[in-house]
Amino acid sequence: EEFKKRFRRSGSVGLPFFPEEDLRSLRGLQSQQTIDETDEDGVKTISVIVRTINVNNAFRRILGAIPENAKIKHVESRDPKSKAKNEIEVFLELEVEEETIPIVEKISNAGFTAIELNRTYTPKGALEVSDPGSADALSGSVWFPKSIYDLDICCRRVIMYGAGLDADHPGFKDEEYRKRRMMFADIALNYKQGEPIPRVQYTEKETATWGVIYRKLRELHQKHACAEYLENFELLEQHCGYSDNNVPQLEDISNFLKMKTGFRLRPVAGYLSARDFLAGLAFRVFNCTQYVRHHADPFYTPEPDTVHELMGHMALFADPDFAQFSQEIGLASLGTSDEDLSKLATLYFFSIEFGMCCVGNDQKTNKPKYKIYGAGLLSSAGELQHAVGGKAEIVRFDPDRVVQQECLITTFQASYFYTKNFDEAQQKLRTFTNSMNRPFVVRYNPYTETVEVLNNK
Ligand code: HBI
Ligand code: NLE
Ligand code: FE
Repeated sequence: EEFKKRFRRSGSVGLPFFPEEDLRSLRGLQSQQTIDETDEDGVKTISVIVRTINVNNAFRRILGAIPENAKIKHVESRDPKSKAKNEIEVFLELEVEEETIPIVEKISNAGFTAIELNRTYTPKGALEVSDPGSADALSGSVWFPKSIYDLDICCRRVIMYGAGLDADHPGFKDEEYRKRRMMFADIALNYKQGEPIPRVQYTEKETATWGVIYRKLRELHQKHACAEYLENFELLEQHCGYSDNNVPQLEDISNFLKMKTGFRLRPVAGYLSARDFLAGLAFRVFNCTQYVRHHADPFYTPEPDTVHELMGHMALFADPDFAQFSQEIGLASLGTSDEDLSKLATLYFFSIEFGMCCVGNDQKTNKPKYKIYGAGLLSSAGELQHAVGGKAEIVRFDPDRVVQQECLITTFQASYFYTKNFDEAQQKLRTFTNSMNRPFVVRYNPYTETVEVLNNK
């Protein structure tokens, strides 16, 4: 609750190892949009539930009780909780301009039960912004982004992940590195959907770190990465400036992916909650870190960094089926219960981040042979070698089993999970997302880049 309140007022975020004063000095935090109900010009959207006994044109009488200067944006009759009572229930979204009209009172005064659910405020000329702290009007679930522009809200909520990490982080004591990270945080927190992603002039040190990792990983990939990954990686080398002496620019990759699969990137300041991270995928947006890991530990970092994103994730986003599949996961996550979300995130983690395929047995030793598609392994030479080194536990990807597994974010995983191939992993996750139940349906509209919510409560 406290976090929500602070976020609303100042856009305060937690970042690993940044002191509070540094955070506040970021321009982005001061210019954070707040939902200020006292502004004069703008539109308020109010959602209300109205109930009454179902006699004599009750529906029509409810509509008649709505003040004239309120515009009806959405109206829906619903099954009441108790059928025995012979009630009807109407769900309304009303838009009110300028002055505050006591809508709920007016409807109540006309003799109905009226309950306000949610209220959003759109300043004049601004894109609609919903309050991320409140319940969602249409779905009755937690708030989630409806428009690609809503990602400007949820994708700034960077979280710290795991007490103790801060002091352990190899960059913790490196003043220069911390300063650099502030610069990257500044870009990400000021970024608005639709803008080009600022290009970064990487330092010699950063480029050298990238190079060391690039050469090592490319060697390991030839032997251990799955075919889909290797094919698409070549495209990144051809079109996006991938090489061992250049850190590719997010803007170039984003433009390439946009053409290839409709995916695009937005810069993010650090680790996002699973909910916020998966929500981006619903809009074919991948939240992508832009900073390079600290040079002290090139082959493993607990935090996602640009090496993880670019060497681990990007290649598969160039594959149309994978892009489609990722968006489905994103859509399934929107407004879902905490319990289902946590399962979905775990399945995502042990497939997209750490998944492997079993491609048959070795002719000589008759041991199973694995190929990797998980981004967290493809970006970490240390963990990749551990995973294929023969000592790691590798078990079959069975969703009921996988959801029991703990996701470790600061150490190597205790177990890895394999499917027959990449397709089978997608199928298994689909079976899971189809089994999730939400009291509403979401549909993506690619023309308006919005999610439509169909309530079937
Ligand atoms: N946040 N910035 C960022 N990058 C990720 O790859 C990422 C994340 N948050 C969660 C996450 N990945 C997943 O592993 C799942 O928890 C969904
Ligand atoms: N451990 C990974 C790496 O070193 O590249 C990053 C994981 C991010 C979830
Ligand atoms: Fe990742």
